[in-house]
Amino acid sequence: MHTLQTLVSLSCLLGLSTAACPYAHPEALGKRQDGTPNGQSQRDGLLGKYEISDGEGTHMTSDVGGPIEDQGSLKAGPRGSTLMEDFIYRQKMQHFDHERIPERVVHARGAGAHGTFRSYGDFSNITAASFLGEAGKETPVFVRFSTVAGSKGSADTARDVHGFATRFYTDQGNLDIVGNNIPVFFIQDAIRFPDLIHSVKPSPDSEIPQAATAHDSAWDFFSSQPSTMHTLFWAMAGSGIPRSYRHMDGFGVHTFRFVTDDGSTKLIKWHWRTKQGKASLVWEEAQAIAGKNADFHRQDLFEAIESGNPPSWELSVQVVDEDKALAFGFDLLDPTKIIPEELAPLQPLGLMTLNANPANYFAETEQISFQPGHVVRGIDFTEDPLLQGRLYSYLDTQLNRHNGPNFEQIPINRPRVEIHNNNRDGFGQAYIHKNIYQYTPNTLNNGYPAQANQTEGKGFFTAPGRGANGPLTRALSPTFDDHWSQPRLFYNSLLPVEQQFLINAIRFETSHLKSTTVKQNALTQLNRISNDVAKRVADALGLPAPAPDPTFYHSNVTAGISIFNQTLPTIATLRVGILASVASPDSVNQAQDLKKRLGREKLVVTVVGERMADGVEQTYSAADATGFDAVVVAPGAEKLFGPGAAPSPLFPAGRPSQILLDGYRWGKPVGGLGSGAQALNATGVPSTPGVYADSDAEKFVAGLEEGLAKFKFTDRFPLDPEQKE
Ligand code: HDE
Repeated sequence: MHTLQTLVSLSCLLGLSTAACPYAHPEALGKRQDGTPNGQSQRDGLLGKYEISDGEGTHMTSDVGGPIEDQGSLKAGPRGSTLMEDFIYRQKMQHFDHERIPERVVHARGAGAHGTFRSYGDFSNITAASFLGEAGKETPVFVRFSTVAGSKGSADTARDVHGFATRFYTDQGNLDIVGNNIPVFFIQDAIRFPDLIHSVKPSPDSEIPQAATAHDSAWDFFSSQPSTMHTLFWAMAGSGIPRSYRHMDGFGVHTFRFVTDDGSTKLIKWHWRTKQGKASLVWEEAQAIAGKNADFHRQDLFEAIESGNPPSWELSVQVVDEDKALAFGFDLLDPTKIIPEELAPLQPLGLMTLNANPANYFAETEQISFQPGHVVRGIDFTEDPLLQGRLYSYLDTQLNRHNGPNFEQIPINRPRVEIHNNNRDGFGQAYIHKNIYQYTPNTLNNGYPAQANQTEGKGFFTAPGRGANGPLTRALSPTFDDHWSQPRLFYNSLLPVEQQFLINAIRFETSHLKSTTVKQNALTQLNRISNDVAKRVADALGLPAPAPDPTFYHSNVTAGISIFNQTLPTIATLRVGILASVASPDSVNQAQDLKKRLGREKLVVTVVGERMADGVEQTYSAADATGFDAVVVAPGAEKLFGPGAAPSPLFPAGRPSQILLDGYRWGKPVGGLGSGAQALNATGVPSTPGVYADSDAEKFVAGLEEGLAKFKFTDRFPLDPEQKE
C-alpha cells in the first residue's frame, strides 16, 4: 500500500499523472486563514497537483519513500563514531547542504502572489494575443515585486527602483512583462548593465553598503553616464520609497510591438495602474522601517491578501503608429524616455487582481524564472538595444540559478498548455517523453509535432514588417543623445514639496560621497537639468553654485508624475494605532469602540497598551509609528504623554509620546479622541491639517478617514527659502 502511494505521489510530483493526486488535500489548504477562497482555489488548480500535504496521519519517509526515524544518527554504540552506512543521515544532511540556489544577481529581494487577469474586451484589432481576445476572459498570473540592489535578506524599504514582474499563464503559452515601478531605465545599451550594477552594489573590499546608492562608486557611474539621470530622478522621488508594493504602478519600460493576425503592427508601452492609489513613505520613515521591520513590504502584501483585500491593477497600453517612432522629439527605442500621456493616452485593456499567496516561498516566488523573451503570438520586440540585450541575459541567468536547462518544467514555470518539441534530457528532466522520433522533419511520427506558424496552429510569428540592415557599429543612435530634457520634465511635474524631497534625497546621497571629483561631476549633470537643483545641492555640500547651463532648460509639465497630489481611492487595509492605557479604567474599552467604528472601512486597527490585557493587542514596548498610517490617542491614555508622564519599566522612556510625534513628523494623520486630545498639547503636536481632536467619536472617525485618504500632510515638511510654491 505504501509503495503504491509513493508511486502515485512521485508521478504527481512530476506532473505525469492526470489522476487526482493525494497531495492536494483540500482540507489541508482549508486550514489557511486566507479568506479568499476563489483565488486560492485557482492557485490550487494550477499548482495543487504538485503539493505535498502537511503530512497529518503519515509517518516520515526517506526521499525514496521508506518510513524512517531521523532524530539520531547511526553510531557504533551511544558514544561511538557515526557509521558510513547511515544513509538516513547522509540524505538529510546532503539535502540541507544544497538547499540554497544562487540569489538573483539583481532583484534578489522580493515577494510574489498569484492572481487573475480579466480582459475588458476583444482587442484583436490591435493584437492577436489570445488573453486579450474576449471581454471577461480570465488568465492566471503570478507577480513578483522586488528591489534591485539589495541582497535576498536586505530591507524592503531601501530607496531603490522596484521590480514589477508579471507572468501570464495564457492559453497560448507564458507571457512575461518583466517591468519596474519606474517607466524608464538608467542605461540605453545592455552591454553597460554589468557596469551599472557593479557601481551600485556594495564595495568589493568591505561589502558595504548594503542596498544603497549613497556611495562614491554609484554616483561616479551616474555622473559619468548621464543617461542615468532620468531614472535617478524618479528613484530619488516618491517611487524610490513606496508605501507598499500595492501602492505603486508598473511599467514595461521598453517599447514593444503589438501584432495583429494579419501582421500589421503598432508600437506600444505597457502600464500597470494601481487601483489602491499611489502612495509613498517619507525618507526618515523608510529608514526607521528598515531597522524595525525589514519585511515591511512583503508582510503588507501577504496580509492584504490573507485578509481578503486582494490588490488590483489596471493594464493599459500607449499605442503609437510605427512611423511615429521619432515623431515626438525623442526615440521610442530609447528606454530612458517616457511618452508623455498628452502625446499618447493610456488605453485600458484589463484588470489584474492578486488574490492568493504562495504556499511555499521557495517553490513559487524564489523559483519563478521571468524572461522578457517569454512572449506570445501577437506581441513582438523592438530594436531597443536594452531590450535586445535582456533577451539573452534572463535565459542565461536561469541556467546559473537552476543548474541546467529544465527550469521551465518547475511547477511555477510550467505553462498551462501541453509542451511538444524535441528538447530532451539534461539535469533534472521531469518529463517522460514518449515520442521516440525526437527530430524534425520526420515521417515515422507522421511529421508530428507539426510546425505551427501564423496560419497553422496559431503559432508565434515575428512581425512580418520587421527588417534590419545597416553598417555594423557599437555606437548608439544620435536620437538617444538628450539625457536632460526628460528629467527636467519630471522635476517640473512634481509638487513643490516633492521637489524639495527630491533635492533632500540627492543631498542625503551626495553628502555620503568622499570624492570631490564625483560631487563636482554630479553637480555638472544636475545643472544641465536645473540650475536651481544644482545650486541647492551644492549649498548643502558646501561647494560653489555652478552658473546656469541652460541648453535643456524648459518649463513643460506632464501628467501622472506626482504621487502626493492624489487622494487614495480606498483606505481599506491602511493601519491605525490606537494608543490606550490599561491604568485608566475605560481607556481600552473606548479604544475598542473606536476600533469597531474604524473597522467599517476595513482599516487594520491595533490597540496599544502598557501591557497585554483584555482588549490590548500590542504593548508600547513593541509598538512604534512605523507600524501605523495614522496614530490616535484614546481617552484616558493622555497621562502617558509629554515630559510630565511617569516613566514605566514596561516600555522605553517616552515611547507613547515618540509614537505620536513620529507619526506627526512623518506626515501621518494623528489625533486624540475626547480627553486623549490632551496628549497632542502635552507632546507639542500643533493643531494643523491632519491633526484631529474631537469628543464626538463619529466626527473624529470621519476626519481621520479623510486624513487617511489624503495619506500624507506635506505642509509639515519645511521648504528651502528658494523653493517655489
Ligand atoms: Fe533585469 N534582470 N536586467 N531589468 N529585471 C534580472 O534576471 C538585466 C532591466 C527586472 O522578479 C535578472 O531572473 C539586464 C530593465 C526585474 O524574478 C537578470 C538588463 C527592467 C527583474 C537581469 C536589465 C528590468 C529582473 C536577475 C539591461 C525593467 C526581477 C535575475 C539590459 C523593464 C524578476 C533574473 C523577478 C531580473 C538582467 C534591465 C526588470 C540578471 C542585462 C530595463 C523586475 O537576468
